[in-house]
Parts: sequence; structure tokens; C-alpha cells
Amino acid sequence: MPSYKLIYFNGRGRGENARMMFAAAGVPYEDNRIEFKDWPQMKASTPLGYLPILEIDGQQKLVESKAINRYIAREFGFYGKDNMESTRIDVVTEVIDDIWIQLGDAIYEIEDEAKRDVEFKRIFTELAPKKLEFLERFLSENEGGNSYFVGKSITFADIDFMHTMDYYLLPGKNDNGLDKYPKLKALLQRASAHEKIAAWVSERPVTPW
Ligand SMILES: N[C@@H](CCC(=O)N[C@@H](CS)C(=O)NCC(=O)O)C(=O)O
Repeated sequence: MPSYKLIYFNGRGRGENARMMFAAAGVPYEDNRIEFKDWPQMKASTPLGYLPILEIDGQQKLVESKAINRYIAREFGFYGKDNMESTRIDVVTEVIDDIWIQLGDAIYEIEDEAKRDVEFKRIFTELAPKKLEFLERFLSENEGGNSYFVGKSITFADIDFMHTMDYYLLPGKNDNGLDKYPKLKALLQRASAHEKIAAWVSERPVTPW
């Protein structure tokens, strides 16, 4: 088994999908969390000036979170059994990514609270419903919607969905954001009950983002 070191900030953000897959697979890795105060002197030494980075055996350095996530998903069996399943996982994660990116921009880029709330409202009432309606239908195409997005066991698609819902179901602002999508709501509960992922979620460092 290679040795893995995931280098990211002390938050969930673009590092958490990988951490959840390490946890789900039961594969040991170094969860290297960089504090913002240490980042300026480290930035120039990184390949692209941003994180995450996945180091494998202290040599290979992978950058770009989506590439890292797909690499880990392939290595640990969370990327489907054939090209069609992998592609269906890609469909889910790309649809989810649109929500995640725009939510992240609202949370981190808009400082004015009133303006941020306007953007949240647009995301919750205009952008996300189209994506979630699609995902509810897409999920229903597999095992009547009572299993996972693809196949009969958890994949990167379900993990990414869980991770994004962690942000999307914003406490006090969008707690009931999945009520119109019963299959997705049940999927979130099913995936969150995965023993190893649930253990990781309860033991991981509590961070504001
Ligand atoms: N496309 C890159 C974007 C990475 C990125 O923007 N990382 C942020 C943290 S989420 C970062 O390192 N920010 C610090 C900086 O840019 O100096 C990816 O998905 O990995």
C-alpha cells in the first residue's frame, strides 16, 4: 500500500471529499492541515500556488482537487465498475459542482451580509432546484432511487453529494432544502449512515468551513 499525504487547509472545502473516501476505504493517510498563517511562505513552493496536493510515497505530487478525487475514487473502488458507471458518477459530481462553486463564492467572496443573503436566495430558489430535480430523477433511474446514485454501493457521487449538502443545508437558512426531493433526502441519510464515514464525520476536526 503506498503512503498518502493529503495537504490542505484546516477546513473541509476542496479537501473533504478525499478525506471521506480515505475514511470509507479504511486507508491510512496523513491528514496534513496547513494553517493560514503558514501558507504565505509555503505557497511559492507548491506546483500551482494552491491546495489541495496529494503526495504519494513522498514523490508523486498530484494537484487539482477533482483529479485527486477521481484518482482516489478509482484506487479505492468508488468510481463504478465500467466506463458508463464512471461517467454517470461524473455527471452527478459535475452537476453538484455547479451548486458547490456558487455556494462557495457566496460564502467566501461576498462580505456584505445582505448581499450574501440575496445570492443565497438565488441559489436556493433558482439555481439549485433545477439541479436537484435532475438529480432526483437521475437517482430514481437506479434501483428505483432506493440505493445509491450508481450501482448498489456507495461511490464518489454519493460522497460528493453528502459533502455539498453539508454546505447547502445551511443552518437557519436552508435546513429544509431537500424536503421536495424525498429520494435525495433518503440518500443523504443512507450515505451518512455508512459506518466508516459516520465515524470520520464524528471524529474529524470541527472547522467553520
Ligand atoms: N482548481 C483548484 C483550485 C484550488 C484552490 O482554489 N484552492 C484554494 C483553497 S480551496 C487555495 O489554495 N487558496 C489559497 C491560495 O490561492 O493562495 C482545485 O480544485 O484544486
